[in-house]
Amino acid sequence: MNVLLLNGPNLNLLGLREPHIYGATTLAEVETAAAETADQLGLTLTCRQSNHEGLLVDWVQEARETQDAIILNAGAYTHTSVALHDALKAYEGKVIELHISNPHKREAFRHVSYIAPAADVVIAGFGVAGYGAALRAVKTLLP
Ligand code: CA2
Repeated sequence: MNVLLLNGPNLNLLGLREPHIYGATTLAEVETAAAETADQLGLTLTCRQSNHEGLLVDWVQEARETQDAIILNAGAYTHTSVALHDALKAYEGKVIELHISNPHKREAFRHVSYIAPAADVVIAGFGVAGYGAALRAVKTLLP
């Protein structure tokens, strides 16, 4: 089973800024830990990060041919991107929406998600442990 882990804008700064919100673990460390968990679960993981909405849309489209599930932390695009919403709606595999923080405990503009209506599972507020939880969710959901 192939799984695509997509991280959106500013998540390349993980561990480098705002550790009180997002923790002290870097994106590279998150991806390494996720790859180890995926190995243990028998999943093949591909990790990508971009600050560019269109590139994230391209990767979701490409995943239609190659990936059984997408784990997506769309960052701030969660709250703005009809384009990502549409791309995910056209994707037939499983979709896990992931947030390190719990957007519902934060500013009102974070309370709306354009990703959630296209997601099978939503994980939020579990810190970077949410990445491992998302992989376990994929393992549970896939036949
Ligand atoms: O909690 C999450 O994972 C978010 O998706 C993170 C986004 C935010 O816009 C969403 O509302 C919730 C922001 C990602 C910014 O990442 C940073 C990491 C370290 C330092 C600064 C930004």
